[in-house]
Amino acid sequence: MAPLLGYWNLRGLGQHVRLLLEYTGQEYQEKVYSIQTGTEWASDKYNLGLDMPNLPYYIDGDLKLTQSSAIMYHIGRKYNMCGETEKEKAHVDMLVNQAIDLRMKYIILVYETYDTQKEQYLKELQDYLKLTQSSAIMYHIGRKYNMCGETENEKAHVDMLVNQATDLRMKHVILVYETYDTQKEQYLKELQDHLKVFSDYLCSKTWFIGDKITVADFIIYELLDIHMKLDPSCLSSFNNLQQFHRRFEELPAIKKYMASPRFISKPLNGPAAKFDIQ
Ligand SMILES: N[C@@H](CCC(=O)N[C@@H](CS)C(=O)NCC(=O)O)C(=O)O
Repeated sequence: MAPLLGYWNLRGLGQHVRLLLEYTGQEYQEKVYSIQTGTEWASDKYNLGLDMPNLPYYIDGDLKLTQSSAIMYHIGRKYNMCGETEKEKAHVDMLVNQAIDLRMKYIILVYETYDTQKEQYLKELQDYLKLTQSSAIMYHIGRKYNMCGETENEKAHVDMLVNQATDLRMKHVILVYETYDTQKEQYLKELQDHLKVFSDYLCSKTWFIGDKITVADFIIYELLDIHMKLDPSCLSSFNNLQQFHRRFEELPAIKKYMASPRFISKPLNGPAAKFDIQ
């Protein structure tokens, strides 16, 4: 059966997936949800067997993916469109993440600050050319040490986890730099739902993908740790995440690094943040 792409009846994060599918000639079916009613998605959301229920989703046989970048890479790998050499792959990652950053700023502009910030946004847009990107660096190192998943299924799941973690980190950034004074309680309440997704996914596995550690575990460990600093009891309902956190810190190389003077334990954030540890 042809893969199924599900998304709203608008462009949003579904559009680049649609364009890639059309370009590659990959046969696919589309499930278009009405954002005006939202009812059909509400009834499908938790009934499609998605590990991290969201839109867009892409169901390709037994692979059920969300996170638009994970979907792009999955299709891209199939058609050899993620770069050929390691240098090309790293640059594809960097560009994709650069574009995601800019899209996030664009979303904040069009949904929140359009009336007051449009001119400033258009000015900063001109400078948006710094070529770094932490995920690209993680994947580059990860590929070198075979830590990005072995099978296509594992690779796609690593991508999905990394992007799921990036979504939560983005919410965390907005909290600590912007809304901390008024939204902390609400954030901590919603955090439980986000953590449950990771906890259910991890289940009783050692690492998120299975027995072998991948780059996703590093990103998720750090994300959990900064949330434990924000709310020391946030993992109390998630025994497996607590064990994961401990297991990671017990890795001999990590333990050694954390005990060394090279380890930076604080501050967590930049000087403009409204929250940090003493
Ligand atoms: N980082 C995710 C973001 C996904 C997302 O925010 N999806 C929005 C539409 S663009 C949505 O409405 N999701 C459905 C839901 O949250 O139930 C991705 O790249 O796929």
